[in-house]
Amino acid sequence: MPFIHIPPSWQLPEKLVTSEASFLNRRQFIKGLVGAGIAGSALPLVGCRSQASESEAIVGVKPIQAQLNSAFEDAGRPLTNEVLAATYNNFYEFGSTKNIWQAAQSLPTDDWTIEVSGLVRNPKTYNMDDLMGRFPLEERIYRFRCVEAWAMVVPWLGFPMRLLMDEVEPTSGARYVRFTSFYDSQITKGPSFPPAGFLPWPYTEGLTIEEMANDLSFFAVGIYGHTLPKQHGAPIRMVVPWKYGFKGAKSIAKIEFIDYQPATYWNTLNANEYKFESNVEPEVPHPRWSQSTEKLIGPGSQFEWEQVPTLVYNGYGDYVADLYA
Ligand SMILES: Nc1nc2c(c(=O)[nH]1)N[C@H]1C(S)=C(S)[C@@H](COP(=O)(O)O)O[C@H]1N2
Ligand SMILES: [Mo]
Repeated sequence: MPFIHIPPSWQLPEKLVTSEASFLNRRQFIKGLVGAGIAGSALPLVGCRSQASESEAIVGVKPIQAQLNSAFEDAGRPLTNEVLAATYNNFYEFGSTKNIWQAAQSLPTDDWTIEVSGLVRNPKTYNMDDLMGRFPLEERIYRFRCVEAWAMVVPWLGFPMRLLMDEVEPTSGARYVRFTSFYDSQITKGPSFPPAGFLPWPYTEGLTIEEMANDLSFFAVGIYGHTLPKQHGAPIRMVVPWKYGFKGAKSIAKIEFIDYQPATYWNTLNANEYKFESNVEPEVPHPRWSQSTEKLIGPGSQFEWEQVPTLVYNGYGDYVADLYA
């Protein structure tokens, strides 16, 4: 029983100003529930926080040997503290607070498989040993920018998405790719509000074929020198650093090559706030907050941070601007 202590808890601020989820508990939504006759059980969001030590929050990981890619050895900003990155997460399958690292430990990652299917010449189902042995693993230090206007800098370990594409060979009809995260309603219970039936599970994300083939697009199987802790999206997640963080689906179970733009989780919930493309664009405000600056979390806690300007394409324009010309 690793987590038997009872952490101190208190109520979260009524509404975090820049929360992706906060529109979910607005009056409008509650009115909808009243209509459906189930509002009586709706409670305000209550969260608990606990102090995490390194040994508590970063568990079940194994070291990974990988070459640092010299093109991505300097993000121009300090690396985020590892424990901080592992204890300030978004993973709605386990709740809508930043403090889900503990709940995420129930994600079952043994015997993981990833099905790659759709418009490809060589459909395949991989297990993690397959994947990690098949492609040379490298380390890349990327800036990371959540649409909620906080940012980090993290060292990912993994391989370019392009290598997987080369193997499965998308056909000429493949124009988009849908990525589907692990979902099991008994395990990934989601936030306590709104009820699971109101959320478009499983979590899905999408890219165009050209975006997936871009040099930056990466499958991460590790972070900070070891495999991914569950809260970061073990055992494999997407990393697309010129887009807002929600585009990087965690704990990928299925990858499908398709000929239409797929519906995605946040875009389905609120298309006005979360566009399919969602590149980092400082000049384009989120309907509920500005995107012109961001808070760089750390060094020591989420309450110590530096306000820095947001960079166009999160500073990766040299790699991706051509995609949108
Ligand atoms: N399956 C899944 N993937 C997800 C999310 C999620 O809730 N579920 N949250 C996204 C959001 S909003 C962000 S900012 C990043 C957070 O990644 P991190 O917790 O590893 O920093 O994961 C993204 N991928
Ligand atoms: Mo996010």
